[in-house]
Amino acid sequence: MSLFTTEQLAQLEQQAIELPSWAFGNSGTRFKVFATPGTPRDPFEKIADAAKVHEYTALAPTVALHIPWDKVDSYDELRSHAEGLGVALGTINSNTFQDDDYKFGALTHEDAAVRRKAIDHHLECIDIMHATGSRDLKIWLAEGSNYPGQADLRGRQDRLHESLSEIYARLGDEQRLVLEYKFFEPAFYHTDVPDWGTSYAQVAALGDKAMVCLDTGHHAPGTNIEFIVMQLLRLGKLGSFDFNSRFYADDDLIVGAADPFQLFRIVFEVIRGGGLNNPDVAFMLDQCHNVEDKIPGQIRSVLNVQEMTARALLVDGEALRAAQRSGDVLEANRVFMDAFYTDVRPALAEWRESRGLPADPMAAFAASGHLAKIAEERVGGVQAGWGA
Ligand code: LRH
Ligand code: MN
Ligand code: MN
Repeated sequence: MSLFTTEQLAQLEQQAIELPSWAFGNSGTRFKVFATPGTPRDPFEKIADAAKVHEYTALAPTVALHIPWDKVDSYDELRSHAEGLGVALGTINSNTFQDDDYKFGALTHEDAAVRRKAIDHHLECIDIMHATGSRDLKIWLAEGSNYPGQADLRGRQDRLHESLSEIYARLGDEQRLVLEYKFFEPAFYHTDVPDWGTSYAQVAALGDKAMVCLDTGHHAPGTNIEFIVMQLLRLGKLGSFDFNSRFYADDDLIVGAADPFQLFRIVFEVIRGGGLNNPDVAFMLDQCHNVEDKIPGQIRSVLNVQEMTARALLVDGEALRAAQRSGDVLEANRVFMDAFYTDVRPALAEWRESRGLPADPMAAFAASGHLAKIAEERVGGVQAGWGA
């Protein structure tokens, strides 16, 4: 236990990571979706699965919904279901990417009738947020063009501002809008919100309740993501993270799997910028589990974030600043790397046990037989997937 100070343990104890409901549905590539036995058949079962992750880790008290994937008749009922299982409903994600009308855009579309439909969808999401008790409306737009000359880039940016302004005006006092950027896909030539600068420019024009969402998988290879984290925190505009990891494009793999060091560097800047356990910065996962089991996939993910947070908290800030100030490059790097290379797993296991949690949540969940139980119970019906 001596590895961490009381203050560091208090930080770790407060950590909260929001799970995406869609991580529990079947997902895949455009080549094949492999179905997993026991996959949830509706939003109620997705929330039950998310609650299991929280039960084993105490790290995931909220679940994000995606509308219309998680559309239900009664959001009051969904909310009490979640609360009964010890979790709360979190961010509401809008979806304007699976409707024929949006082929050439939604909030940016040339046709006012299509824009109206897309804006109304967001207003409906805000109504849902009132019922679910959610604070954040997360907007990711699949809008853009494939060929130079296809679209009026400037006009689309202006229409985006107009549409977002109408959505923003409907937010309640305690609600926020977070605008997610992504550099390409599904559009391959231009994307209307491709980078943090565009997202920042759009949300800054709206007001204080609009922030940027940074999805770690949405950058060109080689991008220094922690620098963006630093800058957005510095500007007071980092509203949320979508954590995942990638080798090639928007792979949506388990956070910390592809590049644990990058996750460490990101969390270090979060801590440095006052973003850790700061209610203004939501830590969310945005992942898919195409070939691995979903509940343990999510348990592994939140543990990865916890482990890298623990390591980043171990950076000796005073020694680092002293080395930076004196221009001691190698010493500064040593201090930084010492923390990264510290194996925090035994200390975290011991600490978990001291709080009545399983020392090894992955092993405890596997031993519980829960996956076999849900595989048996959840036969029949249509399994929910990414998009259902
Ligand atoms: C887009 C994205 C966005 C969507 C989610 C399913 O690539 O990251 O956050 O809502 O995937
Ligand atoms: Mn995302
Ligand atoms: Mn994505």
